[in-house]
Amino acid sequence: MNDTTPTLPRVTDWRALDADARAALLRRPTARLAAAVDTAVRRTLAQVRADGDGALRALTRRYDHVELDAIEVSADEFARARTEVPPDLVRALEEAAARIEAWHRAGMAGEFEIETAPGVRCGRLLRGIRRVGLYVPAGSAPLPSTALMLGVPARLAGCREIVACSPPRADGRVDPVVLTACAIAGIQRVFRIGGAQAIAAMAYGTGSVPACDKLFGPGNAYVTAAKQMVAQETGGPAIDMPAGPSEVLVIADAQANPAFVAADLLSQAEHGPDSQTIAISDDRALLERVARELETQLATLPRADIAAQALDASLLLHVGALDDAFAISNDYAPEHLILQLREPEAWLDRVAAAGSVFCGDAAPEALGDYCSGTNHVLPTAGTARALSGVSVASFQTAISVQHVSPAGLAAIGPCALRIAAAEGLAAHARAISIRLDAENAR
Ligand code: HSO
Ligand code: ZN
Repeated sequence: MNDTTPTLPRVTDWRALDADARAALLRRPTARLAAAVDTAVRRTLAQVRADGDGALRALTRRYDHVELDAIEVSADEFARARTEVPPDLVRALEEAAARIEAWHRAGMAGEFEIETAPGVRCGRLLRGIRRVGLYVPAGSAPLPSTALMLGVPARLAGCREIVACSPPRADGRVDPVVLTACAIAGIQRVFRIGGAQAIAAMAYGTGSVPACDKLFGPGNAYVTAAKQMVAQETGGPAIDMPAGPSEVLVIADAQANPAFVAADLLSQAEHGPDSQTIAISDDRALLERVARELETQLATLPRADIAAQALDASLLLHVGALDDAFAISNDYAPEHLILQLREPEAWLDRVAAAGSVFCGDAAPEALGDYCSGTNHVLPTAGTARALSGVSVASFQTAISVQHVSPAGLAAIGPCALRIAAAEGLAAHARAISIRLDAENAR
């Protein structure tokens, strides 16, 4: 072992820290490669915009070392993929999709109409965004669950065209489990492209890939940078949210099971070296046991390398009271918040900012990642202070609509006229008075 070997976290006494030290401890690491990533992504975007499919082939050759034949996955390949997935896995994906559908359906917004004055009816229409583009990562681990988390709400929203991009494997095919999950979720077309070039393709459109109105999904630093850049371009697509490295914060009391706490931290840590993992407790002995458990469990993980790097930045915070744990959590606004407390529901009122909350010792984040029903595409990097996870509403627009009768015009016209006069907008006033006059002349 050399001196760059990551170290396992030790317990930190929160009360012993001043405000600056506390803030420094909870600060998310800023993307180190930012400048290099930016330059590469800008070049990729320009190349795809200029050369379309030709650029996709060249970039896939360079980054994935794959000679792309057809960019789009054929119906045959979809069908073949399904036969290659073990039947019990197909059933698990279908079971997960059903619960994801049930939860998302229950949370759907409705259309409505009310009378705001006699003769004035105002309502709201909902429309699925016409073309949505989903990114399904498949770098170090293909994530079929992400295809379900994006495809199911897109279908419920009524999106007319649902397309996805996922990087090809070394043999040029998209992971068959990802394809099967896409089919179960209702994703109609899949393209074998990854990275920033996938985002560029769905933003600008190429010969093969349609230009989309909104792009969704997690991805590496390149994908995330590309999403942010295309969204800023005039006429560019909207995006779901800036999805940074994954995070979990566990609040545990003295009776919590240290092995469960450690397992939850490790499940997040194995996502990537930059995953953020924090445990907070009012019981120092519990945290000491969590530290030992981390070491024991880490040794048995196939992705121990990655997890160990993430644990290097992990925090075990000892606080004076659980109230302080909630104060820290609300400031930090974690993507996932796990409450390993005796009466977790009694504490829910204290939660002011978090992407998704897991209540009790039996509720690991991993259940929400796959199949409890909630969405796993959630706000990271503190954006949970103001943003929510992906839902059906993320795939819809709300259109307001008003119906006005002559009586309605007479009822509210004077109100509008008074405000138009105050704003000095005479044409606004005339658009109303011209109608009132016509009515009066009848
Ligand atoms: N924990 C990830 C989602 C995921 N986990 C997918 C496993 N597969 C989001 O933070
Ligand atoms: Zn996960």
